Amino acid sequence: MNLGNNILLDAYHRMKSIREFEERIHVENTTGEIPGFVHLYAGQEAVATGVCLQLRDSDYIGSTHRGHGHSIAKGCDIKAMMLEIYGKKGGLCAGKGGSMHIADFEKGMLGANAIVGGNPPLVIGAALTAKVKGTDGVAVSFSGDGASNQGTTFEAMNMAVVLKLPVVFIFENNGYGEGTGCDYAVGADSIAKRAESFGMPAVSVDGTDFFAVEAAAREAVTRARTGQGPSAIEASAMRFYGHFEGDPQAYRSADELAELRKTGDCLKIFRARVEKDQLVTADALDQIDREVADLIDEAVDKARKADFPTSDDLLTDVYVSY
Ligand SMILES: Cc1ncc(C[n+]2csc(CCOP(=O)(O)OP(=O)(O)O)c2C)c(N)n1
Ligand SMILES: [Mg+2]
Repeated sequence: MNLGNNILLDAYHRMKSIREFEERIHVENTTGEIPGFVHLYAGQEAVATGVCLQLRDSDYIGSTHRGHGHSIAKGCDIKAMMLEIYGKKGGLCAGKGGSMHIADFEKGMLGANAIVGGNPPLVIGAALTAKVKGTDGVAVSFSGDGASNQGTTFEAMNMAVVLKLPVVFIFENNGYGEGTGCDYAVGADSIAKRAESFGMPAVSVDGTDFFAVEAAAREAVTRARTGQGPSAIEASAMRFYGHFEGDPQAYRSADELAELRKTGDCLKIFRARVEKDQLVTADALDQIDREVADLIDEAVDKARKADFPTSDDLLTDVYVSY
C-alpha cells in the first residue's frame, strides 16, 4: 500500500524525534542532572512509530520502563517529557514521575511502567472499557521479550481472547532482558507462536523495517477496531544502548554494536527505501532533521533552566479527584 507523502513524513518525524531525544539524553545523562534510571529506546523507533501511526488520541497504549519512544510516537509533548525526565515543574507528570513514569491521559498514554509485565493487565482494562462503552477504541500493550515470559502477560492474553477485547499485544524482541539473551530466557521458538497458542492471530516482523511494522500493525488495529478481537505482533529490533544508562554491556561485543549502527538502523533503512522509491524527497527529510534538532535543543535548554517542584507540591497529585 502506498502510504502517501504526509504519512511518510509524519513517520520520519516521529522516528527522528525519538532518536534525537534518546541520543541527547545519552549525552546529557553524563552531567548528573538527570535523576534516576534511564533506559533508552534508540534502535527500536520503527516499532513504536509503525504502531502508533494507527492510533488516535482516544486509543490507549501501555508502555514499559523503556517508554520514551512509545510516548513520543503517541504524541506526548516533547518539551514536557524532557522537563519530566529532569524532574522539573511543568513536566508531563509535574516532575514527580521521571523517565520511568511518563503518562499523559490526554494522548492516551497510560504510562511507562517499571514493573516488567505490568502493563498488559492495565491495557486489557482499557480495552474492556472501550468494549463495554461501545466505542471503537483500541488499546495497545508494548512489552519486551523479557516481559513476554511474565504470568501477568499470559493471563492478559488469555483474558483478551476469552472476552474478545480490542487489544493488540506488541512484543519488542530486542534480544535481551537486561543482560540475559532471549534465546536462553524465552523457552518457545518464537514469541509470536506462543501468543498464537492463546488463540489469537500473531505475526513476527522485522522491527527495523518501518513498512513491515506499519502493515502488520494496520491489520491488527483494524481487527481490534472492527470487533474481531486481539492480535499479537513480535517485532525484532535491537537497542543501540545498554539496558540502562551506565550498563557496561559485558554481555555483547563492540562488533555487535558497530554492526547494528551500520545495518540495523531503522532510520537509515527508512531513508534508503523512500529515497530509492522516490516516495519523499531527501530535502524534506533533511528539513525534518533540522527541525527536530532545534526542538531537542530547546527542550533540553528549557528543562535545565526550569525549577524543581517545591515541598508545597509534595501532597498534590497524590489522590485522584472525581
Ligand atoms: C516484575 C519485575 N521483575 C524484574 C524487574 C527488573 N527488570 C527491569 S527491566 C528488566 C528486563 C526487561 O526485559 P525486556 O522485557 O526484554 O525489556 P527491554 O529492557 O529489553 O526493553 C528486568 C528484569 C522489574 N522491573 N520488574
Ligand atoms: Mg528485551
